[in-house]
Amino acid sequence: MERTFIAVKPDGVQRSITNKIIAKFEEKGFKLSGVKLVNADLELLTEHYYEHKDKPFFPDIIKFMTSGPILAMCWEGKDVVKQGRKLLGATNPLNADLGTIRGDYGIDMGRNVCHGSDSVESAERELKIWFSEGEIVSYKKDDEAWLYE
Ligand code: DGI
Repeated sequence: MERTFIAVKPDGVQRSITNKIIAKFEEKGFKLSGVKLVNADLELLTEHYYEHKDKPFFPDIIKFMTSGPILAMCWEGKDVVKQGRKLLGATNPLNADLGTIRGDYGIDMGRNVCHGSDSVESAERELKIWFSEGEIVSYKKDDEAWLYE
């Protein structure tokens, strides 16, 4: 099954809405296979956001993402990367549809509540950055016969 990396950023943790993000993925039918709170450091975040390293807003991302713990998660399921991005909504909450996480809970681009991998390759890369092997758990859930044809 496909896996993706989903994170509730420090704003989402501080605003006590981690449960809302978890609920969206659970209710959709995806399986949680890894979860932990992380105080991310500069090294981890520079690796995670390497494609933005030279952008003017990079220092702001680092300041924000080191301002408090992040809820790091691995979710599994069919097409979970694409479906996960749909659950999150557009990067800028202004453009995110209502009903999505960013559309419902975000206002500013720099406080957009959550992160989700944008491709299967990114997901594999990001999961390796945030989790060590034993932290992602394989198990069977009994609802799978009701979710997949
Ligand atoms: O994958 P996404 O999080 O949807 O978007 P991304 O990888 O393009 O950007 C990563 C994060 O960086 C995004 O969630 C918010 C921030 N960001 C992206 N573009 C800008 C930005 N922040 C500011 N202030 N200005 C930007 O143009």
